Amino acid sequence: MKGFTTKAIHVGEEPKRMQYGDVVSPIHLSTTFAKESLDEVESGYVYSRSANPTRDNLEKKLAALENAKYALAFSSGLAAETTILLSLLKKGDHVIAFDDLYGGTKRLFNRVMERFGIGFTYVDLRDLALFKKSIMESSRMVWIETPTNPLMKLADIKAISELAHEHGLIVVVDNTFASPYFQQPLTLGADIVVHSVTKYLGGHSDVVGGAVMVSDDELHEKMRFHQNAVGAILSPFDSWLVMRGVKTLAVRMERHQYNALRIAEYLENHPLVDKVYYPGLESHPQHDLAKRQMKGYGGMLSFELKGGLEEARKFVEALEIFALAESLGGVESLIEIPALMTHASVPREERLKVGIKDSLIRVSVGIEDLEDLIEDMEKGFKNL
Ligand code: P1T
Repeated sequence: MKGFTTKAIHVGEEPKRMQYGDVVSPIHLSTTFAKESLDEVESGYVYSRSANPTRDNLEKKLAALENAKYALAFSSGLAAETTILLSLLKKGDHVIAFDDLYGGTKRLFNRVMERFGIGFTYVDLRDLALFKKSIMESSRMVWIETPTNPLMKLADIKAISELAHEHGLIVVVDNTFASPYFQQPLTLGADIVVHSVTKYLGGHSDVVGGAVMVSDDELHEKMRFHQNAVGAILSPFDSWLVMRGVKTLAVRMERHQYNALRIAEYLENHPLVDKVYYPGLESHPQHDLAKRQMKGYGGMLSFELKGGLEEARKFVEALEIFALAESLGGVESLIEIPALMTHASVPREERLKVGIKDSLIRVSVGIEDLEDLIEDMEKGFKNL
């Protein structure tokens, strides 16, 4: 087995297999594939929703990065999540989910899946005893984000997987924030990994996509069937863009983390900042767990200014390099206020219960020059 970056660059790109020896695999746009005779209509590629050579190449690459046997690529992270839920659960089943999740994931659970009779309980999964207490007769799955969006809480993937498996639960980890470069949940015992490919895997804010990685044959079979039967697939062009993005994942993640750690330290020492959430800081209450289960801490952080929403607004609106925008994981730095943007679909009462204050600011630290990013933040502080 080769190293992470060698796999990221070479898997799915096989010049010897190409007609002209291309070192970059081409984009197969064809929606359908002609056969020599009726004897062959069921063999090889048939129709691009079911399977497409470019998407296949991407799926091979993505599987390799998570040390998974299989990967499936979808048209968005939420489409990938939908496939996991619809293909593996049925009416009456119950899911235990981390109480801090991307707002759109909670919206999918509460406003779509609940209509089909799937129940959700939100639990602070930092606490194993609480997790154990929340397991019911009908529980089938535990849904983890770690680090969480936006509060950077961590769940112990190994400990939760062991307990979950004793009760026959499927363990799903949304690994979007860490990326497979810094964390590989399947090797820690999880059953399924899901990604918003839109973020670090794509890496350049130009593709909306999702992926599921899995090694179990039966789980894979069920989700592969749904990928075709429901049809929320990633297009060949988007698949190719993600293949291109993934090749530089390792170097991007190193730089995201270099900048993020220094910005987290800068913010932590700033007199106008109340609290910084970044797992790489010694002050993070789960820093030891981060060191144990992650190879690095990533490029996402959030913080609270002294004051309230008005101060947060003044801060983010004064910045010039950090774009005021949702999403994350691209080379460019982004900043946002979860209560007004990414988590606006979560009721305020629920947000406050998990710790998302109105004044919380979330930062996706890009790979620009650190000095420029800090100088930009100075502008925010000067505007207060
Ligand atoms: O946007 P989409 O590709 O459908 O992915 C959804 C999703 C899933 N999981 C996590 C952890 C996410 O952060 C997201 C999308 N998040 C944002 C758009 C955001 O700004 O947080």
